[in-house]
Amino acid sequence: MRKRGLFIVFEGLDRCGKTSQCEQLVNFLKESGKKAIMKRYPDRTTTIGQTINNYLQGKQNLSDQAIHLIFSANRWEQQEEIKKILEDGTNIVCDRYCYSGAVYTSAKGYDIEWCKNPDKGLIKPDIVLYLHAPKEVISKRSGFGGEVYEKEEFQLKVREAFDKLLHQEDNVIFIDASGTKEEVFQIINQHVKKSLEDISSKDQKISYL
Ligand code: NYM
Repeated sequence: MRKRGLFIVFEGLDRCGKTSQCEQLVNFLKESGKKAIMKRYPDRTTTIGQTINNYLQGKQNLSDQAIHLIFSANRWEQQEEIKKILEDGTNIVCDRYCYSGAVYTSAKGYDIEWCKNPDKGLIKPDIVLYLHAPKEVISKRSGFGGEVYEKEEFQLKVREAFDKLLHQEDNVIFIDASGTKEEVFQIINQHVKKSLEDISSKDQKISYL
């Protein structure tokens, strides 16, 4: 049987360096002869994703509950595709997933269990790399953009929600993102290498949340 791909998710606050680490990891995996692609959520290219984009840019007003479900729908609409890619033996490096979904809404004051519910049944990542750094390091990195959640006060609430939620999960690695890009990448790489070895020796079934 063909070895399935690994589903690797990066999580963290806005401006924590996730996107460039995802890109570097995909390139590294490909250079090492492995099949790898990058995905990101929200995926703004779909019809559902365009609604999310309008909301984030302040062009469309939606209730907190409605946008929460729309973020989740954006993941659900691509589950079959993700399953096929993994079964084909391609590794997926994904910039944000359901953990962002739960914490950004719970940081607005909603019950975390309510926030997690719409994502139950999604494909479970094999490994979640949570990039965290002290507040000062994050604010120093070139300023937040103009999207709705990119305000320092809100980000602190998100950080608290991330820390709480991710400590309860069994697939999360906490990565100190305060080092240089290269230092952080080396740490990430060690964890990914180990997960790639683990998946070769364990059963190949995809797990679900
Ligand atoms: N976000 C992202 C959510 O609020 N819920 C979700 O389910 C996801 C995946 O969207 N501030 C938020 C986090 C970010 C924003 O993400 C856009 P990015 O990575 O900047 O495109």
